[in-house]
Amino acid sequence: MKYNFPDDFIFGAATASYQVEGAVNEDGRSPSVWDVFSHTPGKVKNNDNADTSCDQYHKYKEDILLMKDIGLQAYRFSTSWSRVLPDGRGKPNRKGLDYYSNLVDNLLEKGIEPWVTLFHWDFPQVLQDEYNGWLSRKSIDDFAEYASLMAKTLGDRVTNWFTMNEFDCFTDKSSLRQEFAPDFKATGKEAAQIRHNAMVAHGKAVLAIRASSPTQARVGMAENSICTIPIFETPEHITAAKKAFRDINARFTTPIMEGAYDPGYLEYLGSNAPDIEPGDMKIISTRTDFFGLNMYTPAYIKAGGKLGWEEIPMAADHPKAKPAWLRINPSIGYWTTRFIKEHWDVNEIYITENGASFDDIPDGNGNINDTARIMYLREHLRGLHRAIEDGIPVKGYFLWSLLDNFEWKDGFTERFGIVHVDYKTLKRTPKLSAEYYSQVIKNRSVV
Ligand code: GBH
Repeated sequence: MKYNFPDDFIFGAATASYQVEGAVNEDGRSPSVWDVFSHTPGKVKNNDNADTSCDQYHKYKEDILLMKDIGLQAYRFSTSWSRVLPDGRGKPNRKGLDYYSNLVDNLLEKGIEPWVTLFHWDFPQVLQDEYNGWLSRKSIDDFAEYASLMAKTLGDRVTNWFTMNEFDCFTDKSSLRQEFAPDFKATGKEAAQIRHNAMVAHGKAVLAIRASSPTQARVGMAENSICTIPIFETPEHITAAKKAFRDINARFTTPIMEGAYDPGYLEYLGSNAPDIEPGDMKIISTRTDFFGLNMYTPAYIKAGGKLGWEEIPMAADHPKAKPAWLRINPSIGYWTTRFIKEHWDVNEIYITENGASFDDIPDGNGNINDTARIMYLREHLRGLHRAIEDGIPVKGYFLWSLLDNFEWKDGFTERFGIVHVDYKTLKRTPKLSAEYYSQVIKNRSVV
């Protein structure tokens, strides 16, 4: 059986500015919170930092040729706020804007559509120092100004935009769990305010992009909603997993999609609930053009309990990729997109990230036969195809990642690329999975 993807389905790949660009001190860029964090001893494995990383800032043309060879239809990359606005606001840095402008032009020249993410965690350190980042409502206007600048600069050539990438990773994971930048410890109340302000900033940016783009822009977010799946495929467990999807994602996805915090969530927050200004919830829930889902790990749900669902802890030997957190179940592509459609009736869903890190040990000839990644890709695409067959509007897939790159607090110890990067020589070598993906794109199907 051949599982054909619709003609308008987009096959792409994704990266993020701090993870791939390097050139952190060049052409007027100022530090982001991740520069400061990675340079703080003990924060990142092996004290790695992304000062050079893949050096895409200088090698973007080479990377675009690679994308072309693979046959990518679209490239999702993020722009660095402190590269284009070194003071965080105010005077734009022409050289920074030129970089993204050239990147976009070169992509279009090769027939690859640019999909731009505005914020993939690299908040300008200067604003972090000035007002504690997202904790202050000043961040909302500054982010909207940045969004508007980017839409004015690139909007003649870029149609599709993402505001934020994965709220949890620059809010709670930093402020409550001290695992990601910035190095800032929040109280429960402050953490709720940080989440709230970030969502208001998202909504304002949606409006700012639409208002500032010279052509009609399409905007969404790229959110790592937790992927619930029913433990058994019977109606009671499916209903439970569907409800769990909404409840578990109550911090971000639910208020953004519904314009209100869930009463159960507010009850849980109690006196830690955020201060909400009039109009905030309307801005937060500004209707987006599509739902962007970063999709990695499953959460198994069964019916029962007070809420109508309970999470089943995963078996210790449940299949996983290299990182301990990256448990695998390719049916997330089916269940999560189905629940998104059923809860919020969205018209378009894009998988904004999906991929895995494995050991990737080269054979005697230097080839990387990453069969596990090929299995991972194939089966997740099959999961998505199953959703499409069911009438769920999954419109595209951005593989994470084009290149091995700086994996945040794991530094260079995790490799998610379909293209291997030698960090000493910066040489790019496509892995077998790049050839596999290339075949999938050419045939527009998995079998
Ligand atoms: C995505 O996050 C990111 O958008 C991307 O930048 C990143 O490179 C990619 O995943 C691969 O990780 O170490 O136990 O604390 C995916 C969601 C959330 C997964 C944080 C890793 C850390 C787990 N990520 N999580 S742990």
